Amino acid sequence: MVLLSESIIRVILLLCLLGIIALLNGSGVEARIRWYKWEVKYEYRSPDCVKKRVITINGQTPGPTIRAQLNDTVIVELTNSLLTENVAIHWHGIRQIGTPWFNGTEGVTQFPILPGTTFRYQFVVDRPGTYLYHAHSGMQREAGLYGSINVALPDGQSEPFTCDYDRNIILDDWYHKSTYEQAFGLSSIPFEWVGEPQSLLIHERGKFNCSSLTIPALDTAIERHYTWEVTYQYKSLDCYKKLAIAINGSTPGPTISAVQGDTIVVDVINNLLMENVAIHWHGIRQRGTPWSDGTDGVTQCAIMPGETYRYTFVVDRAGTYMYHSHYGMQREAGLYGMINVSLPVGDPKPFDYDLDRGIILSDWYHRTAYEQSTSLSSIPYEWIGEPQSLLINGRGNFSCSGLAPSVCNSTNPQCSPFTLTVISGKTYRLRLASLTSLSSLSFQIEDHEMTVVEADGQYVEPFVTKNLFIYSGETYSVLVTANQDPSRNYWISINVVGRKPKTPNGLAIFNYNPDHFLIPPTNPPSGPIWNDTHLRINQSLTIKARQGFIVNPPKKPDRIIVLLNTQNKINGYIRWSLNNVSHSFPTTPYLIALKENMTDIFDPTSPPEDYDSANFDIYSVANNTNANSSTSIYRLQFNSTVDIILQNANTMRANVSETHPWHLHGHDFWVLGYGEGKFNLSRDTDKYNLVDPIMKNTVPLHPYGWTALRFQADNPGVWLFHCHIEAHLFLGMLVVFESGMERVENIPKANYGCGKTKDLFKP
Ligand SMILES: [Cu+2]
Repeated sequence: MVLLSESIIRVILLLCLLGIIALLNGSGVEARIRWYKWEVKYEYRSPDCVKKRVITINGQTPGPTIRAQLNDTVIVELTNSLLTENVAIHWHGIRQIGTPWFNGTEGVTQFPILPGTTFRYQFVVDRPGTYLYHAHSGMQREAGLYGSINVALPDGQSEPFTCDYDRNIILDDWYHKSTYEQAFGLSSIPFEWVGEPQSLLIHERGKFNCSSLTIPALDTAIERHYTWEVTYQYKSLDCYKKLAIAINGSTPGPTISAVQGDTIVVDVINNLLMENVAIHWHGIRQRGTPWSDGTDGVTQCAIMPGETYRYTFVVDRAGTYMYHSHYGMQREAGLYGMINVSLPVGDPKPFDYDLDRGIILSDWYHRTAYEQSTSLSSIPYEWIGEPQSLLINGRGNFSCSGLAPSVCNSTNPQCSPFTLTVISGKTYRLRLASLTSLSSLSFQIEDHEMTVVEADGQYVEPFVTKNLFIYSGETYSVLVTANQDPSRNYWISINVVGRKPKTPNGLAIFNYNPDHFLIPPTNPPSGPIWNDTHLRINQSLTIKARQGFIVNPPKKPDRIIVLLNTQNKINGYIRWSLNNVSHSFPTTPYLIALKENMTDIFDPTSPPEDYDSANFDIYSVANNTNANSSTSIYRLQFNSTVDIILQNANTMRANVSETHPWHLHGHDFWVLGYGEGKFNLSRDTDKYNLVDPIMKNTVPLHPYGWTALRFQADNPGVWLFHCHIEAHLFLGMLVVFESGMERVENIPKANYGCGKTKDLFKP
């Protein structure tokens, strides 16, 4: 108060003085008083696109420009609404002749203005020119508290230069860390330099590359709710217009980003109009929630058109997973996406990276899933052929030549290549997920090496490679450092392996230019040759559990199931079989049938545990290609250890053996070994890796080879084990495991309603 009354006296004296000066000058121009009321407070702003708390004056940053004429008196009544922070404003370049107490420097000319109080600055602008004002308390200026002071000549007087207009441009640099964090780092031991600013601002506008920001992980487990509307939409993912399935309009669907321990709740609204749906959460073990596994016919009745179904499950382990349709061949229509689970904040990661990106790999057919499933289940059998395109994050490029633009338009932005924009010098964790319908792929980035660190949610003993083979249903994390010449871009390329390719490579761009993208100046890498099986077996053998993260498998199995993979005929229809049994689903889901003790749903006999290995030649077309179909399932003793030997063989065409990626629901298995030729139980078990086997949920069975797995039947429920090739699964290439059903309780009633479960609700 003392200060204010003094100020008033001073202003009166000053006005008198100014009047006298004006009279003496005889100019007749009156100096005026410019009176401002400013409220200073924090507000969220995004001056360079990144949201940050900034200091505003009357809601503006930079603050309002003070426009005055020579010898005007400027009065600023400043109210500090910063809540918990003092403020002082310096009038930079104003000489404060006669008013040194208004220079606005905390600790030199004044006490700072306390929160909730108002202070009046008052000074004369006694020289024309361009000046500034800004905070002068701590490092507060960096929070954006500044502005311009323009002092013009009095009316009638002119500058010694001419101009039509008068504009202000404030130049600034910008940090994302708060002034508090900066000040703390500077005054700490060890000293922590504030580093270089993130952006340069021109009049409070800049542009930070937001794609380099990771979504901050939360440090406590939470529930994450999603509402997904599933619809058909016309999409041109590879430039060719096709009905695709979208989730909330997107194909592929949205990524679920969560933290280990979170509960995921997804309300799926089926708006497909004429088609059921079920969504499987691939790699999520569903411990305690077997009814949320999302497999039509096994764990639930499919969601009917117009209905909403809620999936609830816990993501109990950090890693890279995915989701996809598990109804008919519906996955091919694009109903899939990624699930990225990160470690809780503070948990040490076993590898370092700067930024985290997801890449979904898939193949794409122009014919619908209906046409494909019809042709596969017809006599004569009609193979679906090779996919038309390979997609990287839902983008491919089909050659439209000869097609009407309404059908295929290569300039459609939907099919412009996926661009992974990188910052030179940074290391990226690329989370790769293969959701191909058919194709085994090789993934590579031109001139960049990759370090493989994760597979199917398990840490891999790191190894460096130029290309990564990835099979449908697998996920990997690779670390890639953007360490090549940043003046150009590089190809990301995928190509088909394991089948004679008729599909062009899928291409995307590894982009070093944040503002625009340039097509790389080189030809895309063609990738490894498709039929070198040894390269692929070598990679399979290289993938081991990371030291320090090894989970030791039980030394011996309680049960060994050998599964011979063959292509067969049943009543003239082509099928795929295990030990000559091709699976067919009952109309009532197994989980419910077993829970409700329904005895007439499926064949109660156990499927065969072996084949006639002594007399079967895996290298030639079988003498008798006929098989049986069955609804029977393997019942496993709860907590028992089960070995699965997958044995490959010749198909019904001479000299052809295909790659089958096998996926187990509800569990991870130890990968004990891979071999070529026929598995020999007395000899090949010696080759098992019991020291550091990787655990996975999906594993390739290589042509004419075998793959040995071990798992513990420790998750009560009913679980599919199947080839992840959509057409093979559709043609019966699956088995079903049950264990611990007596421990399954409270299956949601929403899972009921089909087959004989209807009867349970009759009044
Ligand atoms: Cu297969």
